[in-house]
Amino acid sequence: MKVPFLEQTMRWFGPRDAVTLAHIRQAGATGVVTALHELACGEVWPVDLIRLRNAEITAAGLRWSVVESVPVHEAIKQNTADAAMYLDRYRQSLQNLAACGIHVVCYNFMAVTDWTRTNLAMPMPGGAEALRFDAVDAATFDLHLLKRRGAEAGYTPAVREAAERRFSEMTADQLTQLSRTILLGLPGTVDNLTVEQFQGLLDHYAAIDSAKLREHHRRFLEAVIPTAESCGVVLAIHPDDPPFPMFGLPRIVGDEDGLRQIIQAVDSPSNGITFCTGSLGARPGNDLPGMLKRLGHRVHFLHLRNVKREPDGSFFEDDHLAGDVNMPAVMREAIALMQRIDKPLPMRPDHGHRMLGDLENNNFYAGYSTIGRLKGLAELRGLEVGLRTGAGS
Ligand code: DNO
Repeated sequence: MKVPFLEQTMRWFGPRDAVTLAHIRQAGATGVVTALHELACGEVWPVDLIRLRNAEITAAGLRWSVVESVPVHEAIKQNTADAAMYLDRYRQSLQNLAACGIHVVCYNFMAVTDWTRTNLAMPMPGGAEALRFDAVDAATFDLHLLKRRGAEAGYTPAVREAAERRFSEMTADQLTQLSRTILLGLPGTVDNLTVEQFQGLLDHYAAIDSAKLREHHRRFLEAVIPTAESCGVVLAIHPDDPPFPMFGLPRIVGDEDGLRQIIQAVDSPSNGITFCTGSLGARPGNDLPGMLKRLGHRVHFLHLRNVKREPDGSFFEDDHLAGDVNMPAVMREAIALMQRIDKPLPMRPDHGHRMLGDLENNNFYAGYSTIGRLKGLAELRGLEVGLRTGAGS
């Protein structure tokens, strides 16, 4: 039997992205991962807009492989009185996507924020720039800039002291930059938040712990999965990034147990997972190859990225084949999985370093410059081919 190859894709933020569809094609990808980023969270995705975007992608010789993401409105996450209306709209968006031939939809269920980093330009030894999450910087922001009520209880005395020291050592500019990095402009987050607005959003979760958030997620699944099934769409939840509690917010998608509870909540192939090795890899106990083996029947989309962890919970995004994620072992499992399901799985090199000529261009979305991802894709492609031909074993 001929085992299918991974479908090589790259994320594209739409016509305003500094990375063009032609660049993505030159990188050797055949698929594109994108969303109607111009629509506000909670709006119905109209068929005509989906068609237009799809036509643009097809005209570039590519395929719209995965939607990342149809974002889930806070009303659903918090289960407020408006949740029913937003669930209706979500179902409609799924049906509209299916009508346009797009059947894989990534989403996340992170409260308030999307992914969180403290430094978007950590210098690598050769001069490239990587994304970093520094646990002490995050605590410094939380304790001294946000001054979140009750934050002290979430940190050990050692971290509190380290944060105190860092706060006194950082310049006003550095502190502003840290706030901006945590609060502003990351894909999927609410734009241009002030510290006060952020605190206001956190307050909505005062009475929502992880068990409650999990219950809200189950309600979401019960409401949308039957529709997804009937129109042939598979949903794929993205893990929390980082995969541990932040700013006192509840988190439910950080490890195998959390993912298992999710897929068991509504037993349907449409209730699936985006297996993100970078997010899950930031948590030391996560056995990624084992998780992919055991949860693989529900994995519809792969994000391949590496992280180098530090003992205090900090990490940075390393080269795709360096760091703490055993990428060859993950790739072996991905190949075995495709053998079992007998179809290609869409994969994207998640993030990449800003490097070479891209260092002169400031218009990229953090983590999504061209050359670092091209390099990541090339390495991952080589790894797959090498393992399949036995050269890597
Ligand atoms: C970061 C991404 C996330 C992801 C969403 C999925 O680079 O992995 O923004 O797209 O969380 O909903």
